[in-house]
Amino acid sequence: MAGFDLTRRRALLAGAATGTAALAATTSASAAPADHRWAKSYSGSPERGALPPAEPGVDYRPTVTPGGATLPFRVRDGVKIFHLVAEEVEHEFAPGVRARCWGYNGRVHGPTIEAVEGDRVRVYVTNRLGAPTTVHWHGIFLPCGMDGVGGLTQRSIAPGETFRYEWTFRQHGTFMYHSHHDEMTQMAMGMLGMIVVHPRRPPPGYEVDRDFVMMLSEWKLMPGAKRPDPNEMTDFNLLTMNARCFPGTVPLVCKTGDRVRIRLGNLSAMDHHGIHLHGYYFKVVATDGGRLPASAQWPETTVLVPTGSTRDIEFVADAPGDWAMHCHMTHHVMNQMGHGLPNMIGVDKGDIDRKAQSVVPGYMAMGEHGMGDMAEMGMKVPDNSIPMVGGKGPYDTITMGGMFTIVKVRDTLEGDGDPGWYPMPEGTRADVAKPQELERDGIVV
Ligand SMILES: [Cu+2]
Repeated sequence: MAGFDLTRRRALLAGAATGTAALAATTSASAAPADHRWAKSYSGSPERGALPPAEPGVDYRPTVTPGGATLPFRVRDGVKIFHLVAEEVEHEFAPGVRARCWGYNGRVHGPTIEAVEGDRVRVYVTNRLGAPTTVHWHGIFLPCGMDGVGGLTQRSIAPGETFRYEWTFRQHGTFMYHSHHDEMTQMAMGMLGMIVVHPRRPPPGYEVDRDFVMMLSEWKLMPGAKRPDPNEMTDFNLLTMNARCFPGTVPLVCKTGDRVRIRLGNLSAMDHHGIHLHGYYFKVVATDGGRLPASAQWPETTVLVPTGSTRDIEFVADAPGDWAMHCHMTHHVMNQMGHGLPNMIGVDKGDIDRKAQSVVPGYMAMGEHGMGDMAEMGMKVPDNSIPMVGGKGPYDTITMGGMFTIVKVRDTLEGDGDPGWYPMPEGTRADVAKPQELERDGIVV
C-alpha cells in the first residue's frame, strides 16, 4: 500500500504551482509505488510547491494546546510570518512551584506553530537569552540550511540577533521544535514546542471535533530552587504535560460523541512515556513520520511515546465522565520529593515525626502505608515546592502528581472551560458495601 502522503508530496514536488494542479497530480499518481528518493529534492528553494496560505477556521479546524497557546502569524505576499523570541520566563508548573525557565514568547514551552501542507512559512527567531541558540524543526522536510543545527547547518544565533528560517510545508502531521545548541541545557530549561501541519486535502477520517496538542517533558527542580537543573540525568522530579504537572495540568474538555484527536509529543531528556487513557480504547493514527493507513492503525489503551517522537491518537468520546489520562510509569505521576526516601512501608513510626519536627519543622517521613498518607495529611513542604502527590478531588484526595490530567466528557457544555467534577449518576459509583448486600452475596468480612 503506497501511502497517500508520499504520492501527494511527490505531486507537490513535481513543481505544481497551484493547489488545483497539485491536487490533480495527486489523484493521478495515487497508484504509484512508494519511492523515498524524493527527499533529495528538498535542497531546492523554499518557495517550491507553495500553495496559497490556508486560513484557520476556514481551511482547517485549529488545535487546542491545553495550558498552552498557538503562535499567531500574519500573511505577507503569500507567506505566513511567525516570530519566536527565545527568552527567560518565570513559569508556574503547578500552584506553589515556579521557576526561572527558558522558553519562547513569554511561555514555557513555546507556543504551538500551526499551518497547512503547502503553506510557505518564514519564522524569525530573536535571541534574548544570554547564550547563543538555534531552533531545529523536528521532523520537518526543509532545505538543509534551515534545519537549525548549531555549527552544522548554520552559525548559532548570538544574544540580541534575529535569524530568519523559511520553508514550505510539504507534509502534514504532528512535529516539534526545540533548541539545537547546547541541547542538554537549553531543552532542560524548557526550549521546546509543538508543530501541527494539517493536510491540504484531508484524507477520509481526518476531521475531528477536538484536536488537542500535548508536549511531554521532564525537569529537575530541587525544592526551593529557582532554576531547573540541566545536569540531572536520571532523577527527574517534575514530569509535565504542556509544562504543567498535576494538580496544575489543564483538563481536556469534550462533548459526548465528539471525535477526539490528541497529538502527543515527547522531548524529555531521558525518558519515554506510556500515556494511558481510562474508559476508552483509542487508535494510534500517526507518528511524526506521517499518518498511518487505516489498515495499520491499531487499538490501544496505552501508547508509548519515545523521546524525540510524536504519536497521534484518536477516539470517539462516547462515555461521559472524568477520565484519568496519565503516564503509566508510576514514578512519573509523582512530584518533587518523591525520591530518595527511606522505605517506611509496614514500619510503625510511633511519634517519630513529632520528635523530628522539634529540630526539622514540617518533617514527615514516608507513611507506614505509603505516600498517600502524606498527601492526605497535608505534609508541609519547603517554599517553592509541591508535595509528591495530591490534588483535591470531589470525593477524596487524588493521590497523583506529575504527568496526570483528566479528560472531561460531558453531555452538555457551556463554553470550553473546565466544567467541574462529573456528577456520577445514582448507583454508578463505587461506595461502601451495605451489610445486606454482603449477606445477600455470601461475602464474609
Ligand atoms: Cu512517563
